[in-house]
Amino acid sequence: MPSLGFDLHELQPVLSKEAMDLHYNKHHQTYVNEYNKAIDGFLKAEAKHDQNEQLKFTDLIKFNLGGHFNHTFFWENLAPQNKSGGVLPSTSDAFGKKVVETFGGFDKLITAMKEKGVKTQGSGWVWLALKPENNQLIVCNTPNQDTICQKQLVPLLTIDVWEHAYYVNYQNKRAAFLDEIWKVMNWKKVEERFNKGGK
Ligand code: MN3
Repeated sequence: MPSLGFDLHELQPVLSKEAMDLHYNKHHQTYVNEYNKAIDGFLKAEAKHDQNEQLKFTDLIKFNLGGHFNHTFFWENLAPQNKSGGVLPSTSDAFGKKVVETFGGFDKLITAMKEKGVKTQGSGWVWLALKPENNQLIVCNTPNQDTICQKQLVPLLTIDVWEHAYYVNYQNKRAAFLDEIWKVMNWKKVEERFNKGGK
């Protein structure tokens, strides 16, 4: 498990300590545990040269490793409000300029991500990503625990829109969660990812 850059209570009132405890210590930990079990099963089958048996684990590996990757990436782009969470980057720097050029401003980017998140059917993730071939920013989503890397895109920012990400604090109101999450957005990290070419 990755360590968080903040304590579980520090994202309050956007996300309560109880919500973060369940999400990090139960949900995220389960992806890690299930990945470890699946990779162990896969390697044992490989050692026996049993490809039929190996194939039973590939979906589990993809799902649970995706869950681990996505959550790790998500925690990194969150920060408490008293530790610069929610502070928008300057529009005179490269990332800010790109956001203005692409979306018309941070407010429009936030609206686009909220809409994409609300429209995501079932469980999934909404992303701000970089398209490496033309250096363009795009907003998109992925279902379940698919990662954006599978679309050949470089992730910059993600938001978990699985029900478990918001139900404790927002019940069925995903749109309300997608209004509030920006108050704890670690834009410094997002900008840093952009400046590194998304790596
Ligand atoms: Mn989650």
